[in-house]
Amino acid sequence: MYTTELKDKNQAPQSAAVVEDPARLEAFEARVAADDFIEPKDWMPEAYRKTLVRQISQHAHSEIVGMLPEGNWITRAPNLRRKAILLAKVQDEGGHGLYLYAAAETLGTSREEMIDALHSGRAKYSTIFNYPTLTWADIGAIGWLVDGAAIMNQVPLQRTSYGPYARAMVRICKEESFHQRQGYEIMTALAAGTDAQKRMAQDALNRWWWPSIMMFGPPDENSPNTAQSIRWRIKRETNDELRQKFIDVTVPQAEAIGLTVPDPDLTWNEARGSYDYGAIDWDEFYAVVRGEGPVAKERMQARVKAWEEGAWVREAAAAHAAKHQAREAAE
Ligand code: BYC
Repeated sequence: MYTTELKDKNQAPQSAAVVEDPARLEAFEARVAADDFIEPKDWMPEAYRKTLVRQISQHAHSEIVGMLPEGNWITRAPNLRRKAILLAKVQDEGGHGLYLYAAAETLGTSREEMIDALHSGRAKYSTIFNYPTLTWADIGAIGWLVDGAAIMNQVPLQRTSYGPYARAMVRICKEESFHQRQGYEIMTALAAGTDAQKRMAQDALNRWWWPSIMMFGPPDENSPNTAQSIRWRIKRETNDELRQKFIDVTVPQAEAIGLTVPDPDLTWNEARGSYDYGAIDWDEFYAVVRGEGPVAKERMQARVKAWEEGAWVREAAAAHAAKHQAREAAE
């Protein structure tokens, strides 16, 4: 039920579909339909659990890998204020990853299993983080567009049906809205600056626009998971609905600071009360999902290196915790 045509060839084959007890399934579906939160110890169908582990772990990986493109600019931020803000933002993303790994762990999968799936290329993370950050304006564009797209996607997830995921999202959304504003503020300053700064801001918008609107995932007719996830209230809105909302709020923001969205087909549709937009290059999207993004290899090498070099920290933390436990037990 939850296989997709995008399944990686390295991925383990899906186990045979589990036959669920119809009475339990019915009771579960009634709870979801009544907008009850499902909690870790509650009974849930195996397919629901798997879908959640897939989505939450991919989400966690995206937060952690997402630290890399911005982390590259911490040492090159143009002044102390910008550096302090960027440091705090990148640290927030690490925190988001941790809340999400913890939420996924409540479904019976270990942090080690999830990290191993990421490092061995079996797990996905957001396509957006496979593009390079070439100039300081890219840091503005990421905050404005990437965090902006993330908020659009994540606000409905605060009401997702699985309690620990929903609660993690409440906190994450608060921080993401600060991230979006700091990115837009960088773009506003650059767009009002010298000609060279304005060109830099426009160039960043040109490169990040299309990848940002791809973040919402494939169009609804090619989204194998959406229908079931909407039924289980894991997803509250479809990929295309969220993409449209993002475009509708972001285009006026670009106009307000004198930048041009790089889509010649963008037109306001009075009847729909929304923007019509040009064709998205889905071949590019699927290539990036397959791991062929411009800096995909560098991203995973950096992640694995950070994990290996951080082994001593994890070991020291575990030894410290064990010592504390032993002392408490003795007392
Ligand atoms: N990239 O049936 P669909 C952040 C995959 S980070 C890669 O529509 P679904 C931030 C999809 O996984 C925020 N893969 O799937 C951090 C599926 O493959 P599998 C990241 C993608 O799950 C640092 C297949 O395509 N946000 O904010 O119903 C700095 C078919 O898709 C992508 C989240 O992770 C993609 N863009 O819907 C700054 C939000 N899109 O798994 C910022 C949580 C699709 O079947 N996730 N695929 O092999 C979601 O809301 C949903 O999982 C998605 C996809 C909307 C992304």
